[in-house]
Amino acid sequence: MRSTSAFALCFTLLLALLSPSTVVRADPRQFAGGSAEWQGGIRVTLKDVVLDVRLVYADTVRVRLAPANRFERLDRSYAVVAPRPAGPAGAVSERVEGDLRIITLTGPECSARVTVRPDTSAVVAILDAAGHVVVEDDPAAPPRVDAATGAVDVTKLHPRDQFVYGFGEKALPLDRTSVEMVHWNSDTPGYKTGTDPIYQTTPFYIGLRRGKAYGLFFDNTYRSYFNVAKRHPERISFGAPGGWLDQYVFCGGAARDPRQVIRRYTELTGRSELPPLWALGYQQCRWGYYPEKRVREIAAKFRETGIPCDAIYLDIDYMDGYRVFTWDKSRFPNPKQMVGDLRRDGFHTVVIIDPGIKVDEAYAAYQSGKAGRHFVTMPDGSEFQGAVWPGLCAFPDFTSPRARQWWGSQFAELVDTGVRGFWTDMNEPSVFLPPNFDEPWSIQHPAKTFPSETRQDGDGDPDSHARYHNVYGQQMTRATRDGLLALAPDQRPFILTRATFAGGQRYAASWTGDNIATWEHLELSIPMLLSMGVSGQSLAGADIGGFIDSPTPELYVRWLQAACLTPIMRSHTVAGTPDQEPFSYGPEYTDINRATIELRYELMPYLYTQFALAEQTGEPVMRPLWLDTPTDNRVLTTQDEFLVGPDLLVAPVVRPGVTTRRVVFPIGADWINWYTGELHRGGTDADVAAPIGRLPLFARAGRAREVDLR
Ligand code: MIG
Repeated sequence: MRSTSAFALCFTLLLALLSPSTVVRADPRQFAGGSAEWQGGIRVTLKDVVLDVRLVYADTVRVRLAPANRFERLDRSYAVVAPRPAGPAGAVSERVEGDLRIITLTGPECSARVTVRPDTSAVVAILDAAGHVVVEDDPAAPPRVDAATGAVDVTKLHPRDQFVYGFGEKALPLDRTSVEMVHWNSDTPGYKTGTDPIYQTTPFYIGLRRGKAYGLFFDNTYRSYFNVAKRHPERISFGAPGGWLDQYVFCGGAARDPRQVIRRYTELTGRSELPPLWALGYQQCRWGYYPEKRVREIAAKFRETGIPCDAIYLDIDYMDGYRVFTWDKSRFPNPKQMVGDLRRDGFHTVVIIDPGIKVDEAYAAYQSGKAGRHFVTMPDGSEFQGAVWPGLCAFPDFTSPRARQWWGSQFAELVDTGVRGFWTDMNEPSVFLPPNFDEPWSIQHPAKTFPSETRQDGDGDPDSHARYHNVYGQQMTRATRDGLLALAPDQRPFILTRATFAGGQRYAASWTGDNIATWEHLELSIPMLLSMGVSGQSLAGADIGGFIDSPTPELYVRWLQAACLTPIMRSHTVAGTPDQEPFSYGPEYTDINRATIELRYELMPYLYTQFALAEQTGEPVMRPLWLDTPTDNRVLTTQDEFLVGPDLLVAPVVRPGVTTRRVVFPIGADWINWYTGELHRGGTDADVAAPIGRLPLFARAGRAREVDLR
């Protein structure tokens, strides 16, 4: 506990000058079972933990609960951008009400009210500029942390008419109420609606009630849980087995606007950069494009059929025995020649990169990784090894700055070969179960990743994998991006990752992993991508046509249409399936698919502009209807339509055998049918023609919205 210092005194004087009407005290206040002090924020000592409440922005409050000597550790966030925002100083006042001490921190656009109770527990309420409660702790269940283990549990009140969105990539409906979820990045091939967790972790949600929003970010990398009104219809509980409590509440400015919530969340955790133009084009992938002749055939077929395409992917088969940073020279004798030829023909080559480094003393990456001690270790300091595609592998510790540097330098040859796009897979991290594994199989078996006790550097805060598991993929993309920028500083790299963590949008785009070629999965892809968008992970796509199994021609056509205006437009399928390119389904479907892809290219100037704006604001390009019209009750759970930027409304067909569909037109604008010119009034619904060749699309009538770049 800090006593009154010259600094605090100066600060107090300054604050007193700035807000002359506020009572400001600098001396620690003693009370039964604790004490409180404030320096532009509130710090209350309660037995063995300290509650710290301060402003991050005018409309954003950070609340921490941890032992005093742990606050520094909490500041080492993998989600929050460096340097941390300083935040405005709030004005603090205190009053006593019976046996309660009520301390209030008032900021420009929100305030926080801490109520300390005689049992030395404390609850926090966040209030908006008008003094209305934004979100508050359950008075019956004050936040708890275990000072020793860092385990934390929090319960918020949840009004029954509140909708909850966000949490990034989850295979769940758009409205995340009535679910319990955990965050533990998992390789979950063939996941279904309700499978949880899957590949990514974003412990951030947006609450929306009667048109007013707030956001809450739980900055914790452990295996956290969120119970959203499932156990109790009027509570949201969350917590983790470690990491203490570090929590941000975003009030959305004075207007409580959900867009402002996202702007602030992405100001704190970073924004997706404008991708290279080519990465916004159509991308063609499959597991099995080899040898070189086959790749050239695919490229030629695109040009022959006149279907636009900017990228061709190589899956794991391009490597020599799955050794990353190598080529199988029997399949690809001259990669530089091939990549260069493809480039001249308008294609970028994107290659897959897995984290596992084959244990092979004759393999350069293993030799240098081992010599530099860049791999994850067992508690006794020996190298952790696990089996993935190449056989037994060692795994880079991406939470070590030295290892990241080393990893980044491994890309030199690929960059020299002309490769500018990288597809980072298996980075949950994923490990194969041993061949004679006799426990019942489950999609998220704990043995499918590193043992929890393996050790990682944590950027100088060494700890177990249990703490750093969820940032493994995120830090892999960081290392990859930094390496690429060092090797080719004048080019924006394109990285597509399967696993990531909150803040990972700064480093890479992502895709939704191993989906299935079914109509249900097509339908599910929309709420998934929308949720990622409102959670900052906006540069995302789902495998078009489905990864596992094969789509019917109709399903492929509809999927291509539905994905036509999603951020990343990429077809992909697993090894051994029939051809799954836009020209694989006969001349009639080829014509339809060409028109679909041409539509994206026709709209590219608009799309590119929207991604450039998104880089400034963090607002997603692919957006749920409620984001712009949160007071339109008809659209709060709409998850089969979306907006692209503010001015295009997309209503894809996600059901088989259908040639019309119902479209809900949000309030606030009229909408013009892209094909017929018919005008639909905002606030109405209509059955709209959707013949097999057509993606229902509508443009906002009238002047383009002025863009406010705060
Ligand atoms: O164990 O590289 O999600 O897109 O084609 C499977 C092969 C490994 C999983 C990825 C998928 C990719 C596949 N990979």
